[in-house]
Amino acid sequence: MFKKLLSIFMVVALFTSVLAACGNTEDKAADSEKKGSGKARVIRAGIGLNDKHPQYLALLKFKEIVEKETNGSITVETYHSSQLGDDRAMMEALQLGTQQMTIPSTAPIANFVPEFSVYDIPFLFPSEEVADKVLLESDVAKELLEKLPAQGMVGLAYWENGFRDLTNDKVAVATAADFKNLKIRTMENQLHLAAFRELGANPTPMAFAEVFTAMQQGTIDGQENPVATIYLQKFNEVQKYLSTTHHVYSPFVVLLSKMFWDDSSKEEQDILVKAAQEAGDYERQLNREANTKYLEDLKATGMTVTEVTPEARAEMKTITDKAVEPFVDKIGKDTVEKVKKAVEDASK
Ligand code: KDG
Repeated sequence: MFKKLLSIFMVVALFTSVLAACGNTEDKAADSEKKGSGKARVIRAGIGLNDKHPQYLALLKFKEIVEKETNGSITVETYHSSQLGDDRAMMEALQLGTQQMTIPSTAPIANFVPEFSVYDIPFLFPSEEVADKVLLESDVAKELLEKLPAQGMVGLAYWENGFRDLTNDKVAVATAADFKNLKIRTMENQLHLAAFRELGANPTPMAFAEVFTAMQQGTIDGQENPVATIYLQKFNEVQKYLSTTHHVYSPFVVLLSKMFWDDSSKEEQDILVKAAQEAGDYERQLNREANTKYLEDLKATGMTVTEVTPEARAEMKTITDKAVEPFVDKIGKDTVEKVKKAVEDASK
């Protein structure tokens, strides 16, 4: 009798443990279902800069974190050098859901959310430290990101393109007067164009991928970008002169398609934001090291580097301030005032 009871007990215990195991499997499946509908979803991430730039290295860091933290329920495919198109095309693809991520400068974003042009105000940020405090800590910087979902995009984090410097093939630019008649490519942004016109240059908007060839063929005299971009995109091969104008500090924004965001669980959304922020800290560190190192390397390649004096920069600011006034209403007076106050507070 005892043996019979023992065997019944063992069968019941075995059955219970099998049920529990199934239950766990079902929990896992449900969890994965909750996370990302069971099958791995793919983020196709495209940028304009090449695979040597800190922006791409940080995108690889983002990929590593997301794939690890989501246990592969989200995977990231990375495309550099405008393989998926220029900034405008890639942002439109995010709106359509045919691409899931891109990381443009804020300047082209202003064509979708005009308020982002506040970051195009020349000489707005006096240093990287102040830029970090405003972009990473101020309410107004967050408020600007919150305007993106209405355009079908979610801003996960600010990264750094950096202080933009002028290159050209005609003259060593040391003061505002030296800009006269220079054919300068700018990003596709009305405030950038207006600022260079005010300085006496002859600016033309152009997608980033076309810039090298345009300089090589002489259809433009120059362009303006941070040193890391100038070096890593080999602009020094077709440009004689670099001037450390530092005329605009360009943030990047990590943009995610809102369609992908809405299909993600809360847990995945938190992972995506945290990964973008962590990769952003890494990108700023790499970018600053690169901007310092590559300035020396550009000198070593024979580029004539003109260190623009604070006095010359102040004169350039006085001139470009006149270009800003007509844009204040378009950006929003409130946004301009809030950002300027944040810069002032961060500079104390
Ligand atoms: O996709 C590259 C652009 O967003 C930007 O990073 C490069 O600053 C740039 C420019 O001049 O277009």
